[in-house]
This record gives sequence, structure tokens and C-alpha cells, in this order.
Amino acid sequence: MLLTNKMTLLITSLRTAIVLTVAVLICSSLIPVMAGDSISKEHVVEIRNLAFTPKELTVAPGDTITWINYDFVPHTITADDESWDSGLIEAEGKWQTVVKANMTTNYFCRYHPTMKAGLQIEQK
Ligand SMILES: [Cu+2]
Repeated sequence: MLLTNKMTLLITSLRTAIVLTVAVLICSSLIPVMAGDSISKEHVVEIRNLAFTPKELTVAPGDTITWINYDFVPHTITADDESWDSGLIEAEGKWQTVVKANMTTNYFCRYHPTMKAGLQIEQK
């Protein structure tokens, strides 16, 4: 009986430790978000009729951009210097990336080289 009580106590302590650890992890992951100058934004670029809309998008490092392909043909989102690339985005497909301060800002589609657009990256 004494052993059972000790086991129960041990399990309860373990549970408490796990709950506390999870709580600390959640809180510490929120701190960098709250400490930033502003909350990261999410942007959407639509691909329709072989064009990116908006053609010029103002973003900040840490923001997320999602490209959505509304065309019936696949496209890519490829940096002019090819330093980043979505790969093939099927019809109705989408692709997402997080803005980096020093990323290449002009991009195009590998299949339709006349499809060009750019990002304006605000430096914080
Ligand atoms: Cu294309």
C-alpha cells in the first residue's frame, strides 16, 4: 500500500513537471513574437492570366508571402538570380515563403519568362 502511494505521488509529480515544462516552452516561444517591433504580416500574391497581382509587393523581413495559382497551367516563382525557387506550382496550388532581409526581390516564372514581379523589402 505504501509503495502504491509512493508510485501515485511520483506519477503526480511527473505530470506536474511535464505540464510546467510545456507551459514554459509555450511562453518562451511567444516572447520573441511580442518583443518584435511589429507582428509579422501575411501577404497573398495571386497568379491569374499569366500575371502576378500585385506586381510590386511591399513586405518586411519575417513576413510570410503566399502565392496562389488560379490559372489552369503550372507556374514557378523563381528569383531572378535563382537563389530561391518555388518549384512547379500546379493549377490551384500555392506556395509560401518567409521574407528575409537580404533575399533577391525580383522574380519570374520559368515557364513564362514574361511573367515578372518584385518585392519591396522594408528594412527595420
Ligand atoms: Cu508561369
